[in-house]
This record gives sequence, C-alpha cells and structure tokens, in this order.
Amino acid sequence: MKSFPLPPQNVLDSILNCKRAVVCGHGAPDGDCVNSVASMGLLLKALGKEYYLVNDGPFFRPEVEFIQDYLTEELPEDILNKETLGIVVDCSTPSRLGTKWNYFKNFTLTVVDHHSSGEDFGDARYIVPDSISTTLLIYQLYKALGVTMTKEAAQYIFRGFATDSGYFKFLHDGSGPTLRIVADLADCGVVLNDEYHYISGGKPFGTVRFFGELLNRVESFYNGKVLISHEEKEDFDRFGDNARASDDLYGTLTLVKGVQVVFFFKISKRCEGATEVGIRSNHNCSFDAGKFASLFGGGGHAKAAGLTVEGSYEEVKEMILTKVKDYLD
Ligand SMILES: [Mn+2]
Repeated sequence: MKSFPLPPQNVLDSILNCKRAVVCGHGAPDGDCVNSVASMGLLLKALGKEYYLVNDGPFFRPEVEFIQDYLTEELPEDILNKETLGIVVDCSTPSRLGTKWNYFKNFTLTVVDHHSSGEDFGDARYIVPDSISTTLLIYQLYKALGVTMTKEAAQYIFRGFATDSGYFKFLHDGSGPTLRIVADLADCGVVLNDEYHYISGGKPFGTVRFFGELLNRVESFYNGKVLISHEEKEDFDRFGDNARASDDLYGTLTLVKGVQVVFFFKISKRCEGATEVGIRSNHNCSFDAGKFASLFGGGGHAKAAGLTVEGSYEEVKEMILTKVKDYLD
C-alpha cells in the first residue's frame, strides 16, 4: 500500500449530515471492534451529534470490557427510522450484529470495515481490506472531517491497530503509511510502552498454568505441518474462568519450524454442544485461514480465523484433520 485510501465523500456526508447516529460492531467483539466503536463515538461527540453506542456482547476478554460502560441497552422507539444513521464498524455481514440488526435494518446505513469477505450492504461504504485495523479507517475519518484527535481517541485507535496487527507483528511490506499514522498517534500522546502493558499485562496467574497445560496437549499431524491443542471442561475449574492463553499459544506454535497451521479447539460458551476452533496460519505458507474457516461457515483473515461447528472436540477434530490435508503446501 503506497498511500492510504481516503474515505468516499458519501461516507463523510452521511456523518456530517445525520441527525443522530447509532454505532455498532460485531457480537463477541475483539479489541479492534470495541475501540472502533469507542473512537467513532468520540468523533460523533466532537461533531456535536446525538449518538448511541450498542453491541450484543458477550465481552469475554479483559481488554474489551471497558466498552460496556458506554453502551446503551435499549434504544428509544422513536429513533428507529431512516433519519437515524446506523454506523456499522469492523463487521462485514449484517448477521454478525446479532440482535442489534433489529435496530439497524430501520436506519440509513454507513459501513466502515476492513474485512475482505462479506456482504455488500449499506447505503455508503468505506471498505479497505488493506487496512490492518478498522480503527485506522476511523483515524482517516477524523482527518477528513477535520476533527482534532484527542489523546483518548488516539489511544482507542492505537489499541485497535495493536490488536489486529499482533502488536506490529503482522505488518508486511508497504506498511509505511500505516506506521506514519502510528507516529502521528504517538504525537497525540500515545505511549507505546504503556499501551503494550495495558493491552497484554495484568494476566491472571492461572493463565500461565493454563498455557503450560495447553502446550503439554499439543499434537502434531502431517509431519508437523499441523499443530493442534484443545481445552477441556475441567480447565475452567482448574485455571479460572478468565484464564485466556490462546494468544500465547498461537504466538508460540506458529513459530515452530515447518508448521503451516495451528488449530485450537475450544468448548463453545455461546452454543451448547458446539466446538469453536481458532485457526492461525504460519507467516511463510499459503494456507488461507479465512478461506478454510468459510468451508465450515466461519470466517476471518488469511492468517487468523475462526469457526464454530456442532459436535464434540473429537468429532470436530476428525472433521478438520480430514479436510485440512487438501490445503497444505
Ligand atoms: Mn478488525
């Protein structure tokens, strides 16, 4: 990417001319999603707009919990019409808004997103698959609309970027424009060292033990091209409900020599009797995690994706391992 694609005029107009706005991202939000919602809220506030932030949740990760303090549970009946602008952020299909789509189907819609797959919905769209995070697109909206970037807004934008870039690890060639934005965010008061500890620090002790257990369970298939691990029901009691070790697991396993793809099997909290599978592919191989996930109704990016399917760990593992061999280099 030589330069960052700027927001289309109809997207800018939709925001400037709206009477009020409601902002929403996908359910079970990640860091990019909630920080997109938060920074978009501050933008609307700076423009003097009446606005509401909504999200279906759940909010499982510590770094996304803060957004709950800013969310509205029930929107007033009388704003559910075309005079209200619905701003969808970090979400490529209406269904991922969950129950909030019941609100959004009544609104005029603007979509701001960086997913490469999905549905072509909304009245105005600012879609940049080359942008590593949705928050960087919101940064562009601040610039284009001439809204001053406060330190708080800059922190939200940086945190979304940090989440989706694996704290800079996933940036590839042509990342100059992205890094120039990060430099600007630093000028706005973002301290990268502080942010690293804010985002990654404060782990419960159980997370370390859980990580050790998950490493013990790693199994290798297809000459080490596929590595898998899984969680078990008892883990929640042993290590604590909020012990999340998946990021550490992916970070470690994707660096193993010869590995192409890592699968982590989780017991679904959202869907009784289903298994969730996190997928991460190695930097140097052609395995497309998002495409593979879509075979099972999931989705995501080339290097990181996820899916949820009915069935026990053993059943889903068998299914995935059978299918994956056709996609290895
Ligand atoms: Mn994102």
